[in-house]
Amino acid sequence: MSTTILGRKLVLLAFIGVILISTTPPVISEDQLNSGVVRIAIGLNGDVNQLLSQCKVCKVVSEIPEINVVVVEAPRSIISYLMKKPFVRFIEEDREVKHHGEVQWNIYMIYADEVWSTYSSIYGDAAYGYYSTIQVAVLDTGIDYSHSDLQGAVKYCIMSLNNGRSFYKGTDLSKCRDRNGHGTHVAGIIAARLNGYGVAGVAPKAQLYAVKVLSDSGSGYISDIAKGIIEATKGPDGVPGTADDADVISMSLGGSGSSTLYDAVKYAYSYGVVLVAATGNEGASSPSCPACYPEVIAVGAVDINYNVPSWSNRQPDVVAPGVNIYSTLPGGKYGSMSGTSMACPHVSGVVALMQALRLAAGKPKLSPSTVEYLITATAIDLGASGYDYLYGYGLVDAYYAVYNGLRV
Ligand SMILES: [Ca+2]
Ligand SMILES: [Ca+2]
Ligand SMILES: [Ca+2]
Repeated sequence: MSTTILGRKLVLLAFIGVILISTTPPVISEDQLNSGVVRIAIGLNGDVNQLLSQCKVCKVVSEIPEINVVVVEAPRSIISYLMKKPFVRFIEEDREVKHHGEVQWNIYMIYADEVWSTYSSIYGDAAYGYYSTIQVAVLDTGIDYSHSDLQGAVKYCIMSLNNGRSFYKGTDLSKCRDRNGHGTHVAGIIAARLNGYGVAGVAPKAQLYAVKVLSDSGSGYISDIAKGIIEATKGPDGVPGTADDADVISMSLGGSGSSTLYDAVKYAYSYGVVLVAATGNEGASSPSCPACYPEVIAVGAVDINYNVPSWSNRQPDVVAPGVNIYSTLPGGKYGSMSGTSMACPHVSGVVALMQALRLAAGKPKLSPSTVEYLITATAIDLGASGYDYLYGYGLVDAYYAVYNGLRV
């Protein structure tokens, strides 16, 4: 049975409904979770009074009458409401661009930069996803660890290909070289360095484990992916449940369900590893696997205008930017790619920020169920009110996930 990079070829999908994990909700009130105010630019069909009559909480910051655009400040929850109004042509973020060109729209859209600016003065590098014992395992086609925008990010290599016939683990990173491009692009979305050029990832100081379970052509065996999950859980010391274990496993891959794959997922979960996966690009009514499993955070895609593309599989847990995402490519290059494969690493990066900041604040790591609860409860609600088929719980919000993660 082969599993492919999402979007490369159509894979057989298991139609397993998403079962929500029952969690013990931390004590956070709805008011706290939804207290964020956003600054948005709204393109109008009608005049501004029509907007203000239907949005009493909208505070006008500026107007550009020539192009019928108004900038307002309003609670985050208003985006979903306004998107459905006929007098609204478009809604987009109006953000201060500090690192011109390097920090792309997708990073601003999930407020990762707000985590950096809010917490770096208190917790230093943890605000950028670095803590000595926090690592993100990227299960993919490998990573171009020599890319200057991923300098020092990759700490360890696990390679399992051809049903384990080709297996390596250790610090010879060349064994995990990416000759495809997919894995390097995903790695850049998580951890490209904030160094003044190229791009910046969600957690631009995070440490990565390259776990090469997909061949250069982008496909891999279920058994290799299972092995990759287990070895990433154990980490370099070969023992699960120790400080060098991967804390997040990011899987921009999918296929049909498998008992082997699910057992590996449950193994990682039992050791406190947070699992994140792409829902798939078949336009299917439910996520492919491993995103199909309740222990895994299933991530679908949205574009820059908060719309879900037709190909993003339905019933995600949350959505993240996944259309025309600019990131690192092998050979020091950069380029844009689309897919739920690009959405998934945004959430993986957010989890790295949450856990690194927990430890920096002297608190224990959050359990996988609490992480999933916080990511879903703090997501920006889009589409139909509350959980819905297209957006799941909504757009991941790095700032509010971290903020509430430090309070539980
Ligand atoms: Ca950079
Ligand atoms: Ca270990
Ligand atoms: Ca919704």
